[in-house]
Amino acid sequence: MQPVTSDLQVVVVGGGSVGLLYAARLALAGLSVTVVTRSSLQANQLMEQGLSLQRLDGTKTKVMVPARPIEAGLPAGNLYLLAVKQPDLPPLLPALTDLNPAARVVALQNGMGHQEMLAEVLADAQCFFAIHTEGARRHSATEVEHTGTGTLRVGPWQERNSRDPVIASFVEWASAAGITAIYEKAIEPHAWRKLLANALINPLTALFEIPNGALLDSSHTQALMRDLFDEAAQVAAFAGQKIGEKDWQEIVVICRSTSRNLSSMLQDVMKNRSTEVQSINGYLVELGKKSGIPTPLHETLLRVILLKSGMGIGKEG
Ligand code: KPL
Repeated sequence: MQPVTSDLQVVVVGGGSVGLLYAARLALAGLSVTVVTRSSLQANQLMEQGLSLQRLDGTKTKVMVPARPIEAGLPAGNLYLLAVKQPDLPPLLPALTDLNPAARVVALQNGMGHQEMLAEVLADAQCFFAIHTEGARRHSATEVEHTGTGTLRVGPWQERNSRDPVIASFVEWASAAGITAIYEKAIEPHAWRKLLANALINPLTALFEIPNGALLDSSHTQALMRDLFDEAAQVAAFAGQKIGEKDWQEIVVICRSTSRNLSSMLQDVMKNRSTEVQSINGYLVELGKKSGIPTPLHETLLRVILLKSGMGIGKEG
């Protein structure tokens, strides 16, 4: 059922797998959605061909969505869903300073660090964060496949008493689109758990070039994941997050429910794009150094992925 309020105008910033997945599902539910892409080529293709979604059951559907390149500036809207990777966030920040103060921004990045970046350009009341475990694969500039169901959690970084009406409406629309969406009081604890999932699944799948589910096929990869989990859980404890057995089980569930999915890091490595490894494993390594907790496995994976994605020797940036 569609929510009663229909005055929500969503701008999805990012034409990658996650941006296209949310744009297609929200637009198909009847919501006004505009996609902002990095290239004018992709914006033109979306305008001409529409956006095609392959559902989990294999059926395909197409929806027309307005699209424009970021160089044309951000269009008017009241909810901006930032579906770009951490490394692509800094160039977007100046455009966010011009947003209407009533507009809300929902940041969908993996890893840590984006909350500080956004706090520099937006008022606290405008900043929201989302953590999701949906799987998506982009097949072309206009085609996306939904490869695994998960949960979308949206809320402020730290606990806020009042519920924001724009965010509440977005959560209702996401539910109407068939997404398990939850308005959380605080995202930080969920961001930590997602950080751990990404710190295990993403670099290992990128290193071995396997889909998420294949990590569970071998006792060696399972043992590696467990060791990485134990290292990360100690760093998380330093940051005040109690990570336990339930969280380990949750990571196993994510691997299973997105078993056919190629992690975002593997997709980046395959396309020779920069990865989010610095804001995922790199974040854990840095915090480990500050707190005196050794993180040799995360440090090794960080180096391996940087080398593999062409950012290694002589090219650090
Ligand atoms: O968040 C993901 C990612 O690929 O970045 C998971 C949940 C691991 C799905 O692949």
